[in-house]
Amino acid sequence: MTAACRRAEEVAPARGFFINNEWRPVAGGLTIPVVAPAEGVVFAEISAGGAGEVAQAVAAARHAFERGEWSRLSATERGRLLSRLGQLILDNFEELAALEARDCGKPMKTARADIQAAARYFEYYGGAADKVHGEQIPFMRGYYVTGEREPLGVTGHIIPWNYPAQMIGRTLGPALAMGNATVLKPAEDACMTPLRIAELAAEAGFPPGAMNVVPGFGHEAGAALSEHPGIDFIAFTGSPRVGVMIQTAAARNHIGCVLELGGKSPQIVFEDADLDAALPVIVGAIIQNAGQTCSAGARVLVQRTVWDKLMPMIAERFAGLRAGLPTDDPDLGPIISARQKESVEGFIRRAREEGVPVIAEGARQDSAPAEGFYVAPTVFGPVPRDNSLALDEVFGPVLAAIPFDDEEDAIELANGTDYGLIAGVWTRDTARAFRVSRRVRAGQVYINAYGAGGGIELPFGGTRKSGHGREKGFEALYEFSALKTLVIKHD
Ligand code: TXE
Repeated sequence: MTAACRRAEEVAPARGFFINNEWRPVAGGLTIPVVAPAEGVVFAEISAGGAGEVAQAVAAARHAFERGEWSRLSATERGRLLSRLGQLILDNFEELAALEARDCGKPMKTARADIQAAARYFEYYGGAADKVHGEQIPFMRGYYVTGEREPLGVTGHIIPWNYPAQMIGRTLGPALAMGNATVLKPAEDACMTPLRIAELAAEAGFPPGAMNVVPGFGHEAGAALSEHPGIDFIAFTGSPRVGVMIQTAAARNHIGCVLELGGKSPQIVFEDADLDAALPVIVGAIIQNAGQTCSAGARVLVQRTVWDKLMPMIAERFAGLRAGLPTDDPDLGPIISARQKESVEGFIRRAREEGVPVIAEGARQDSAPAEGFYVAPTVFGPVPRDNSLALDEVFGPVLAAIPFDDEEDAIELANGTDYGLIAGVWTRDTARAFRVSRRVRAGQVYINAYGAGGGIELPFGGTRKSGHGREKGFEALYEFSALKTLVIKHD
């Protein structure tokens, strides 16, 4: 699909792999074209890494870890370097935001928010690095016992294309804070900002080998990293299909993994909800990043008694949405690639063929070039509960609206998919809000709000097909470290 894309006048050449704080040249000249999804043009190339480059990166990380330049640096010093990287990201703010916007097709305001978040991750984990305390454990007389957290070693990280800048902060921030040396395989569809941020890490003073980045295809560089016997842990964000492969590879290497695999998250609207407050949040949670968000509010579950009131409100909002080029700051941009656009449109086409009613179809595309990968945001409803739209992740701006009768029915419906990432509950009844939030299967539940993944401080992760383990917040520091029990006999 990239073959069909026109080349921009200037195409930034591939720079290779970022290993040991330097660019290593492109082995055999293998490159991947980088397409700007809003324009449908190739604007850069990246190197396509394979097993050889991954092996070099793992060796560099291992060396850095064993030598202790990073792992045995004082936690305060590590924290200082992470904070310095956060500051350097802010110092290069507009450049990074423009790069993220072009690479992902995001509206500039979204790209700016993402770069802010990337900086904030490094700042947060920089500040947290020296605040992970051990504990003293009461034991038999004559013994002094402590539990302390130590790094795992070399950690592998595979991230997707939907939030590359945020994702590097989210996954590498806590791993580095705990003293691990890291190898990152960003997504072939969008990895320009992670490569630039690795360069900034070197500028901040990170020792060689602490942060290595190997771009490449998933089935090559990604598979090589996840299967490499030299890694001690792997963190993956992406599809459930690949998540299974990662977990299998981790099992073969007898190491742990954290998986974040997306969702089909519900927003549950009860009849006593403040509909005016809920409306922009419901719409925002599915059009954010053109629906390409793991925690997108992809299902709106509406109590039957307010269905006729809320649905026209949502339809009106959708009709007024604007899609377009990042620089026009539209409500939403394109889908990341021709392949993903086809996948999203496939969901829309099948639902129409199956006779699922369309409530609204939106987005004027005034400034959207025909070559861009734009999809009309669509609301379907009432969606039958066994329809694919009610059960499967679309990963596009497609909202499935489903009516429910009462509280019990709402909970059953909310828990009726294989996923369990986040949920929103809209009601003025505090007791009901608590009852429902306790029974909804999700890693995060919002009451009269919806965070689409929430802030950096909030532990985040799912269950079953949404993955397992927790990222973000302090919790991630535990994920990327191991507890060592130290037993001292003193008399
Ligand atoms: O994901 P992949 P894709 C979901 C979403 C989307 C679907 C497909 O539903 O429509 O997945 O997207 C690397 N070994 N999410 O195909 O393939 C790949 O290079 C090791 C949800 O883009 O899982 C990239 O770096 N790695 C999600 C990363 O995995 C492999 C975000 C994700 O790509 C690999 C993205 C392999 N064999 C998609 N194959 C979320 N949770 O936010 C691929 N990769």
